[in-house]
Amino acid sequence: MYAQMVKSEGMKSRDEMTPEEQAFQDRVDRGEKIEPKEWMPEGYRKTLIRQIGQHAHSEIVGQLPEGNWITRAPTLERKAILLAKVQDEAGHGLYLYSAAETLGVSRDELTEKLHSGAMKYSSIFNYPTLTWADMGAVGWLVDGAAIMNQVPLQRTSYGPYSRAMIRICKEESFHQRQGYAIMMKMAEGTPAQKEMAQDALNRFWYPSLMMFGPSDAESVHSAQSIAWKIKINTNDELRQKFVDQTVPQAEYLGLSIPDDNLRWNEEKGGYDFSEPNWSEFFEVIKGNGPCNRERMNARVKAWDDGAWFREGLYAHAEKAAHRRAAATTAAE
Ligand code: BYC
Repeated sequence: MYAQMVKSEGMKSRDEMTPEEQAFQDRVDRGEKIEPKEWMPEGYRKTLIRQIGQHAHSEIVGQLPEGNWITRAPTLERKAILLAKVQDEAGHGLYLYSAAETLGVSRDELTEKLHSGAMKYSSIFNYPTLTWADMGAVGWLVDGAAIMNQVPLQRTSYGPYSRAMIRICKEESFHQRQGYAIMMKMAEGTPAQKEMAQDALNRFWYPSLMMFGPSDAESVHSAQSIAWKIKINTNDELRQKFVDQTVPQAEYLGLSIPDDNLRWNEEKGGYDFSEPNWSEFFEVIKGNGPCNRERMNARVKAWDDGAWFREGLYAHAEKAAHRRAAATTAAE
C-alpha cells in the first residue's frame, strides 16, 4: 500500500546494540517516557534536537505569512482572532525551544543554526499568502495537516516533547476551526469570494501534502525515529489520513480538490490521489522556494533588531546577581 520504508543510516539491529542500548529500547517498547536527565543513545538525543528544533522554528517562521494579514483582516473580530492565533504560534515555538533545551542545546544555538541554514523549518511557510482566503486555507489545510501530524506526537517517547504536544494540539484545533470558518464564509459568499476560496485551495493543496515529508521510500529518518517512538506514524500514513479527512470537508464547502486522479478506493478504504511535485519540495527545503529568502531575512532582522533588548536583560540579570552576592556577604 505504502512505499517501503528505507533503513535509516546507523540504525542497529538488536544484536548490534550494547546492553545499555537494549535496555533503553526495551523501555521505549514498553511505552515508558524518557525524561531529560536519563540515559539515552546519542542518536536519540540528536534526532530529538533536530525534530523538536525544526518544529520550533516552523512555529516561529509560521507567524510570518499570517502576521502579514493582521492589518488587512476584513473585520475587527477577524483581526482579533488572527492576532490571537499568531500569538499562539509564538507560544508553541517557546514550549518547543524549552523542550529542546532539556536535551542540552541552547535556544541561541538553535536560532543560529536556523539563520545559517543548518536547520530547516516547514516547507509550507515558503509559499506566499496572496489573499484573505489564504488565511482560511492556511488555518484549514496547514493547521489541519499540523494536527494530523501532532496528535500522534502526544504519545512520543520523550516526556517534555509529548507534554508540549498535548497543549499545542488543543490550540491547533481552534486554529483549524477558524480557518474552516473563513473558508465557509467565503464559499457561501459572492461568486468572486467563492472563486478566491477555490484559488486558495488550489495553491495550498499540494504544499500541504508536502508538509508530511517525502514518501516513505525517500524518508531517511522514519525507520529509526519510529523504532524510538520519536515518530509514531510514517509520512505516507499521515498524508493518506489527511486526504481522507479533508476531501469531505472540501465537498461540504462546494470546492474542488485540484486533482483529476482523486477517487475513493473501496479496497483500501481511502482516496487515491496524485503525489505532490517532489522535485519542487526538495528545491523548497534546499532554500529555493518562492519565499525562503524573504522569510529568513525577516527572522534575521527581528533577531538583530532585538539584540539591544537581550543585552539589556543580561545586564539587568548581572546587576541583580551582584546585588544578591553583596547582600549575602554583608549578612555574613
Ligand atoms: N519541510 O526523513 P524525513 C506547524 C526534511 S508546521 C521541511 O521524512 P523526518 C504550524 C527532514 O527534516 C509543522 N523539511 O524526516 C502550523 C529531513 O531533513 P534533515 C511543523 C522537511 O524528520 C501552522 C529530510 O527532509 N511540524 O506546526 O523523519 C502555523 C528527510 O525527511 C519536511 C513539525 O515539525 C518539510 N515539510 O520527518 C504555524 C512536526 N519534511 O532534517 C505552525 C514534527 C521533511 O535531515 N516533525 N523534511 O535535514 C515531524 O513530524 C518530522 O520531522 C517530519 C519529517 C514529518 C516533518
